[in-house]
This record gives sequence, structure tokens and C-alpha cells, in this order.
Amino acid sequence: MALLPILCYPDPKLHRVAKPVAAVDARIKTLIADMRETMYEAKGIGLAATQIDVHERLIVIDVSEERDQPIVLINPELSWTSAEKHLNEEGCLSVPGIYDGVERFDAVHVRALDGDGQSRVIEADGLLAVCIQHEMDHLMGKVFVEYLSPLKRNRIKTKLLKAQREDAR
Ligand code: K1U
Ligand code: ZN
Repeated sequence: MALLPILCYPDPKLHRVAKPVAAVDARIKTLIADMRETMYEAKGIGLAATQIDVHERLIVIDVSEERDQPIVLINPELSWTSAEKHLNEEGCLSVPGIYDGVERFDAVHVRALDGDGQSRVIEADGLLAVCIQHEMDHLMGKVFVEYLSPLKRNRIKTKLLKAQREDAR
């Protein structure tokens, strides 16, 4: 297994739209294992392939307390969304140190292939529903800060670019 570097906002590669996974083969299974290890090491509850510069529709998630219930979503599609939406505090491994409120559906049903290539429907609410919507946005090239005001977004951009310049010294 390998730890993979995570792209940091405002890297333009975070805005690429991912293509469907063509086959759940050995390459994808290795990628899933590496993404899972990278997510756990970064202490995240989710990771989309876009964030590690792989532009295919693949997500790993684990919202369990014990960090022992990983979920793999390949080619995910929302099949149902609740009528109700609420504001939830979100963070992102690609936007380190920034947390803000985003409005999301309270509950979703998502159809996807699992890590064995089997078709599944996951019925999610709470943090899992929020995380699925956040990660599916990544696959569409959307980062959560794009829901914030232009003023907040520009402040975040400036702060992260400064931190990246200082890290590169
Ligand atoms: O996509 C990512 O970068 C992972 C991201 C997922 C996420 C967190 C919170 C709400 C929606 C999606 C993270 O794991 S950020 C770090 C984190 O563990 C966390 C942050 C805030 C609340 C809960 C967890
Ligand atoms: Zn994210």
C-alpha cells in the first residue's frame, strides 16, 4: 500500500470532472487500498479520487468512530434526495484548516459499485449523507468553498497560497 499526495486548493486540477471507472480491475483495487490508507493517515472521513489527481469516479468513506467500516463508491449516482436540507459544518483535506457551513440534503440514496464491482444502493443520513454529497461534488470538480461567498473564498485562497509558498521555502 502507499500514501498518496493530496491536492491542495486552489490547485486547478481539483476542478477537473472525473470520468466513470471502466472496470473494477487490479489497478482500481490497488487504488482503493491506497486511498483508504491515505484517508486514514490524514484523519479524514472521506476521500475522492480527484483529490489524489486521479480523475475517475471513485470515493472512499469511513464515518465510524472505530475507523473500521470503510465504504467504497464507484461510479456513484444519487437515486433519491430528501425534501429537507440543512446547514452542516464541513472541512476538506484539500482545504486544510478551513471549516464552514454548507447546505446539503438531510438524506440521500446512492447507487454505486462496491470494491468488488457489485451494484449496491446505500441509504444514508446524518454525517454519511453529508460526506457522500461532499465527495460526489469533488468528482464533479467542485470544492466546498465554492458554496461560500466570493469574499470568504478569496480570503481562503490567499491564506492557502501564502501557506503553500512558505512550505515550499
Ligand atoms: O473530502 C475530504 O477532503 C474529506 C473531508 C470529508 C468531509 C468532512 C466533513 C463534512 C463533509 C465531508 C474530511 O474528512 S475533512 C476532516 C474531518 O475529518 C472532518 C471535518 C469536519 C467534520 C467531520 C470530520
Ligand atoms: Zn473534500
